[in-house]
Amino acid sequence: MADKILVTRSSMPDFDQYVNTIRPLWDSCWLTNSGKYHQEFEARLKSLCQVDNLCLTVNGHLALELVIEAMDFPKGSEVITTPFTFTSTTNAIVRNGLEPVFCDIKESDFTIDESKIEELITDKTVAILPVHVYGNPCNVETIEAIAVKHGLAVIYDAAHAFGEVYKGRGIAAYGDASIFSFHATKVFNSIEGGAVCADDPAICDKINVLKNFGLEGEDVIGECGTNGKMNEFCAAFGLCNLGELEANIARRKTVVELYHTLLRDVKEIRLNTYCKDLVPNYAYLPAILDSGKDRDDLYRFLKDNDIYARKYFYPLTCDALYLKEVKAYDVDVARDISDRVLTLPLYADMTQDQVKRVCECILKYFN
Ligand code: T4K
Repeated sequence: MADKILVTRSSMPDFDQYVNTIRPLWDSCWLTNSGKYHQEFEARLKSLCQVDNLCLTVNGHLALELVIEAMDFPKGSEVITTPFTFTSTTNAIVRNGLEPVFCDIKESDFTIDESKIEELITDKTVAILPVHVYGNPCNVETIEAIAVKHGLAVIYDAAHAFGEVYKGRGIAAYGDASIFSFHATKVFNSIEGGAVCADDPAICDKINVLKNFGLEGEDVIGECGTNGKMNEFCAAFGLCNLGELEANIARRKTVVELYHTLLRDVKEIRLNTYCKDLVPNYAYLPAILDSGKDRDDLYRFLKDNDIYARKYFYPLTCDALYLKEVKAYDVDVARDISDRVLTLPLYADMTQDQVKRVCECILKYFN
């Protein structure tokens, strides 16, 4: 039996480098609460992302929850967002006491359809929360123009877009704030981890208070905060992995290019492609099946051959059971793509033989 091929596989730093990095922690016994590695990691990320304000969090989800909280929108306000995303995006809105208003996506790149945003704006709208899904950048210029015209905040869920440069600027330069995820399954990981980049330094200051129980110094409990701090083992893992980032992205690119070559004659699927102004990170490789093809059947066929593709992103987040009461939105394109998408295995260490095995299986299925 051949080995299982999973949808992804964590990029690991050099073992000895990591062990040497964490060894001093046995002397200092300083394990968390803004330690030495936390500070170093934050500084390195700030310069890599070309931003002035960045704060680390325990994971990408908390980064999103906290940046929304820090913006202090009135409870019950509406946030225009996409349903074609991981459930974290919508959960973060709802857990802040806000109402998600779902906008459809574009068939071309699966990001929010900016031409449909304005018709969803009401007196209660306070923000637009799009996702650079799979690392495909949203139409940041049009979204900014809409936000300025209507006085709305823009928060990007850039969980998939770490390391990308769009139109010559780091991806986090767009919008009022962006969040990244450094989860084990991402292009770059610190085991678990996340970060907020914000234009306004006060937002990062507030998140730093919120992520530490709301404490403002030893004697003042200022906010009703949570515990969203990254520990030193994760920060050290991230620091070691940062050294591998460029090489890992280059290896992912090779994998993606091989997929495109081997599957070019399969007319029944369309692989994701990147827009020309982007330096991509090759985070995911979604394949969209032709209408009329049964995505779940291909999913099962691959699984029977020990290939674990995933239905990122199905179901749509607007179909979450906890949103039963939310009104029905026109998200026909998102629904159609969600029913036809299969995200293929992709990771930096993926061998040519593994890519060939996945492609041969897909070719066999369609022949
Ligand atoms: N916004 C967006 C748009 C997101 O996609 C996400 C997370 C977030 C926000 C929130 O960020 P975080 O709070 O997670 O930092 C995974 C990830 O858990 C999640 O981070 C990610 N998006 C989502 C798209 O995918 P699952 O439930 O599919 O993961 P799981 O455990 O099935 O793992 C998938 C594959 O990854 C495994 O088959 C093997 C590999 N893997 C997994 C783990 C846990 C590894 O190689 N190493 C590992 O440690 O959610």
